[in-house]
Amino acid sequence: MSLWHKRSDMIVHESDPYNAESSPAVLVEDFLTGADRFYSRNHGPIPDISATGWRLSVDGLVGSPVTFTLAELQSRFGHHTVTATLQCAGNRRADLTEIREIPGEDAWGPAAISTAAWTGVRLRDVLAVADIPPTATDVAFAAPDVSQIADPPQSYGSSIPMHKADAAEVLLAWEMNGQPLPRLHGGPVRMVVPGFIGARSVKWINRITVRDSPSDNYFQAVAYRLLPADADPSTAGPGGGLSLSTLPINSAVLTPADGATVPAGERAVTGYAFSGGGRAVTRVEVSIDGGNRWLQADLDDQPNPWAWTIWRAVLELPPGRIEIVARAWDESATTQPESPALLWNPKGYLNNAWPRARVTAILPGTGTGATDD
Ligand SMILES: Nc1nc2c(c(=O)[nH]1)N[C@H]1C(S)=C(S)[C@@H](COP(=O)(O)O)O[C@H]1N2
Ligand SMILES: [Mo]
Repeated sequence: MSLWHKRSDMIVHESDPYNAESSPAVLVEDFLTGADRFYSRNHGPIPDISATGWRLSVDGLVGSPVTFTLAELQSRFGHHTVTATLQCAGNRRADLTEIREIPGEDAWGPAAISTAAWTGVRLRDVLAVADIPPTATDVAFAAPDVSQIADPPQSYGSSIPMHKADAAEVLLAWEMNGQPLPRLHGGPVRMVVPGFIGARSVKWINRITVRDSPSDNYFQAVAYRLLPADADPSTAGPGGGLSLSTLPINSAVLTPADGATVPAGERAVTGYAFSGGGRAVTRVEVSIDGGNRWLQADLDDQPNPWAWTIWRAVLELPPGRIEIVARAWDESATTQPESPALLWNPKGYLNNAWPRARVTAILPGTGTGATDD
């Protein structure tokens, strides 16, 4: 165990603020991701808020502004558990930085994504008591962590459209996998907005503001927007590019690891696949010939479409250097693009190009995969 009770084999991109993902092989061990390996993405110092000291205010375009303690939240509204995957918009950025550098952003591998069972109350139930007028279009979330990354420095915030705020899967959660929500992951209470980029699942939430426009917080209006490839992010102002919300279909090959040397012959290959918007994963295919021929992978049970599926295939690996590629499909019959070069954007968001694991398969006893003899 190391920082924040995480496993010592976490890949730590930054320790202050803590930004880390698990090693790929560890991520795929379990369907639910344990708190000791769940990725964490932070933009400022981690607040320390007691369960009894926590308050939530609901204000803005509401008929009756209201403030809750945790005990009030828990006693006034029905409790719900949603198993949902959180994925950072920067997941798999490393494949984009290989194409062209992305200054100021961490080169996340494929594990800036994790799945938990979240327990809390529905946002829509909380909003209902505050009396929302028909003119409301967006619901903004604010937190106390002040980020120096923001320009100007400000506390973290974001917003979601009203139709999403009204959806049954969106929670104010105080439990993760049956345990009190760890401080690092937003305890005492965080938003969980399934199917949207992780940035909208605001941790340590202390204020909900009903609005008739999206939040003007830096992390909604400036960051987490998809800029055109040739845009300069240092001069892009509020409202530039596309606001990110629903995640596209994505997948990763987690074992064998990229760069691994493995025995030639029959080899188990595993990974995850996930799509946003509540679209179930319908198919995952793997190829070792650059996508000419595809083998259908087996999908583990996906209990609901807000959670990922773990997929498995057995490949016959000939000796030599092999590139294992995968592509997932979702229920809108959409699949992943082949090349990250087509997706490159100045902040490195939403890479969902085919994942690739480059492995060397060796014949037992030879210590080499060379086939050029
Ligand atoms: N208050 C606050 N909420 C936040 C963040 C943050 O820095 N501060 N990071 C966001 C981002 S970008 C992601 S991907 C998720 C990460 O949640 P986790 O650390 O529990 O994995 O939290 C989101 N909520
Ligand atoms: Mo994120």
